[in-house]
Amino acid sequence: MPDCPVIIALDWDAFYCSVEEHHDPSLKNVPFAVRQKSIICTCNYIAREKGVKKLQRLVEAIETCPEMRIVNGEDLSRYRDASKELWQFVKLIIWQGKVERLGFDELFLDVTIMIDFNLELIRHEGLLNDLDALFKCCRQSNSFWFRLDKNDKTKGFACSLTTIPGHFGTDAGMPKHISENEIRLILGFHLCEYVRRQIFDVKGYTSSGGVSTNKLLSKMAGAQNKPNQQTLLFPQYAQDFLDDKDIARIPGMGHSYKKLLLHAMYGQKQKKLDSDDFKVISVRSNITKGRFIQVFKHNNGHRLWDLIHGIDNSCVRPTAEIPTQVSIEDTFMSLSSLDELKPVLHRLSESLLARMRIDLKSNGLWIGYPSRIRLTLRHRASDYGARISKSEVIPSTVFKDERDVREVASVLVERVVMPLFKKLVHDARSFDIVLVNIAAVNIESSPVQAKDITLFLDRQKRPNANKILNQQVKKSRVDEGVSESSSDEQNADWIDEADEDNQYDYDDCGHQLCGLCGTRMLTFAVDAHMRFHEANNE
Ligand code: TTP
Ligand code: MG
Repeated sequence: MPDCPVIIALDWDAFYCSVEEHHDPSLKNVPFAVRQKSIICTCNYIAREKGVKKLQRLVEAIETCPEMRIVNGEDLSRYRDASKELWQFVKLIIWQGKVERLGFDELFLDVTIMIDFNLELIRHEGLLNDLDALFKCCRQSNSFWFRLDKNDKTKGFACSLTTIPGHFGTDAGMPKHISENEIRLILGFHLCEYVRRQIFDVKGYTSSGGVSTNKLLSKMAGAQNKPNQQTLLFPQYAQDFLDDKDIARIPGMGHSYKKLLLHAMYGQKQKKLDSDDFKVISVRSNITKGRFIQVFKHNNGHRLWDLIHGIDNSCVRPTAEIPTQVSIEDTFMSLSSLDELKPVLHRLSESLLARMRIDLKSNGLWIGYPSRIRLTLRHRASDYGARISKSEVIPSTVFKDERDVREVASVLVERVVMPLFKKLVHDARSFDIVLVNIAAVNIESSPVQAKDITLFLDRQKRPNANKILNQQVKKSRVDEGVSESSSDEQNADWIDEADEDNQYDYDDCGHQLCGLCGTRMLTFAVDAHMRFHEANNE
């Protein structure tokens, strides 16, 4: 059997609440919730014990627990900063920084090379010669020093190879026959515990962890026991583990795909279904692979079919220090006049600039330099989800920190955003816009790009700059024109969510609108939010 990858998934417990507790320690040990508009986006575990639920309406939550304190969580800066700090802390422990961020509160760690190295050490100690015998020996005698540094023997932690510091994913517990792959996962489980303990000891955050052989299984294992616990899932039990889960819990499936699938499987009989019919096992036994794939378009069918069988070949893609783009988006019932539109463009530009100063600066210095500003619109009349975009070179004034954000925003709107709008909407007297997104794109780590932009803006004086500009224009054509997008498509490939986050796409308050109830939320939270609707329907 080939060596298996070892993947750790971490999810911070009641994340926004933990961040708020750090800010205001008086919140510790009392029930409290974080509010965004009229919903509770999360609540601490004390409030959960009293019956309050994540994504509950504020009014209902207060009825459930009148003594509960409420904190406004509409400014996401604190959560974003804490999330970045925790990610950077974990990256210092994990070799080659193989840590991927999914949203604000989840991480995937590919620890395979750390495990390989340590397994070799175990081999040298002769402990792998008779694994079954090893497990029959006295536990204390199997103490092993897990090395966290190849060059420094003193950096590491002690663990017992036959001890499981947490839960098993299924009732089957330990496999009967122990091979090197089981030892690899046990080592990974010890490392998971070490990382979680470090995060708690140094940063004061608790988390839930999952360990298995791919991202899907680790993530789902991690969700099995919360808060402040961890779960180990051996791949031979993965199908049993998944079969018992509601199909909508498979990342990327979500509420709308589940509906599609159930319709294809049971047609009009759906009303008589019970919760067993929604389980993965039921889907696997009641629909053929061909029919399943037919239900989903855009190749998602193949991927989802693999996922419900525990197969996930996607790699842990270390999240870049600098996002590939920063964008701000908002949706509207209708924007149909310039009087309505202009304040929106100003507000979004201002938010974008503020966001850029957080995400693209470190220790007061710019670390990311976008070279273009892109405007994206969706017309009411367009097909569902169709967006149109155009981009233009960014004005150098954007990088002048001494200038007030409002002032810079006005320059941006006047010089770039309004002209882009006029290019996109040919008749400025007649339009009906339902979505506006302004993005800083083509972000590079080198300030060379920014110099090029300055050259461009002064190109009358410095004609050589046109050559550089032409190269930039060719490159940026890629992000121009019509791009198709719908919430289902965004949901379809859950791994792509990490990219979305890496692009730091936010609406004005960091929210996206739920099509069912109109609640605003972060893009990465849509899936969990849909599960909330799901739970209420059942
Ligand atoms: P979650 O990980 O779903 O929730 P949580 O960390 O608060 O709680 P748990 O212990 O169950 O993991 O989401 C992470 C954060 O994202 C959460 O603290 C608040 C925010 N969020 C929203 O803003 N809107 C949403 O719809 C959801 C589900 C979460
Ligand atoms: Mg969480």
